[in-house]
Amino acid sequence: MTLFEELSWRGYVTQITDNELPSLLEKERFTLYSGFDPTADSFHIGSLLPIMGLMRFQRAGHKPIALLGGATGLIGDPSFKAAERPLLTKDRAQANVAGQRKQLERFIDFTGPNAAALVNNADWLCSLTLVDFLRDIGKHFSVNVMLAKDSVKVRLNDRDHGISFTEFTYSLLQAYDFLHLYDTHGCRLQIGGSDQWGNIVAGMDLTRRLRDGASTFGLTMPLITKADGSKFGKSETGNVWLSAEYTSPYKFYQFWINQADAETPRFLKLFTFLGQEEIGALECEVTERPEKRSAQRRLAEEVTRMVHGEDALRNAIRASQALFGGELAGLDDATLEDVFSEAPSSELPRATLGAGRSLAEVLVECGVFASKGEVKRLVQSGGLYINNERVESDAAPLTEKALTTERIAVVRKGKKSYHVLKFVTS
Ligand code: 383
Repeated sequence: MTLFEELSWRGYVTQITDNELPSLLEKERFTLYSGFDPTADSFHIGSLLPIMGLMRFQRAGHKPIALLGGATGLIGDPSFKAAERPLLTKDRAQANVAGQRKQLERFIDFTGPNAAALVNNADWLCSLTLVDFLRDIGKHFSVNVMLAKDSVKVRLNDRDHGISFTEFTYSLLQAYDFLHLYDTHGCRLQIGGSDQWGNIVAGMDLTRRLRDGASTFGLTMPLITKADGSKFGKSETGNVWLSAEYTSPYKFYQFWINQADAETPRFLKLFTFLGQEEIGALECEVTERPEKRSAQRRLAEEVTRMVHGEDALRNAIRASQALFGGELAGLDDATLEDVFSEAPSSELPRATLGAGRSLAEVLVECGVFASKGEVKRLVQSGGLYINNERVESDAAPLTEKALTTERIAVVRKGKKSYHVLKFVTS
């Protein structure tokens, strides 16, 4: 398969600006770029597609540039946005650029013969001067054409959510970036989500006008939506972030493993580097043995490994098994709290441990059971577990040994009913 055939098969291509592009990609080495505005200090999985797009081009021998919008982030891209956005402070934008830069470094290879580059458009846009910009760049943009773009249509038709001059000029800045990267890096291709079509074409037009008819290209990727119409990339608790601080590797893994059968083959193509054969086999599994969820498991493994690394993946798998009676030893406080975040919990003074109190007493005291008799009966029938290990005696005194982490013991009644005990020092 050629690179373009592979991208098409994977579902990476919405539109290209020129039908020559697929064959040129086989004949020539392209420098290409994709841009990201620093609206937060971490990416979420919406940005994963263009990031992986850059990786795929790089693996095929082309040279990617990741552009961080240190300047454009101060303006705000209005494309297909229903309302004007509040301005980011300059400090915030700078801090966000630093956070995103660190993440990009994990995905894209900055060494080797087709080493990637990482640039920040603040480095050239912030020093432009207004009158020169209006004369040299603005003169090549027709307001009539800009007003006709789909990407700003909602904002023009709605007086209550109009568009400021600030946001309206956004596409000139992105266009100037393409020109600048053409000049400084020989960059001839820009990729982005389908919402970026207008901005990409604006940059191609500007480069053609100012650089003697130079041809540049654009490729847009789909904006991912779910089959049921709900937004992709949101879990019950909000956005799915690439930062482990915002979305724990366990939650991240869960997001992927919970995908519906109908979505999974498509997501395997988009979000993993697995080949056609392997994805084909997993696709068969989905239809023939859906109850095994092997395709979802593979998807979750591949994406979690890519984003968080092997150790975090192993921890996430173990954490996921904890809810199904798996061993808890080795998981830490934060992971356990995360895994059992939906189970009821009680806080107890640390001094409770080793004070000679029996397990039954303590469990009654914090309301997990109504009476000691109830605890005794459950223990006798073999249905009480601490840290997923069967409790043999309800009368034995509770000691530090009950803890599976620094401060947590997990009580399980029967198959699936959990209660978390947190022993705190005040
Ligand atoms: C800035 C300067 C450039 C080229 C691009 C940009 C950013 C671009 C933008 N992109 C979105 C963003 O940053 O706003 N104007 O939030 C999103 N991207 C990618 C992809 C996407 C787009 O980061 O479709 C989704 O993730 O292109 O909405 O010179």
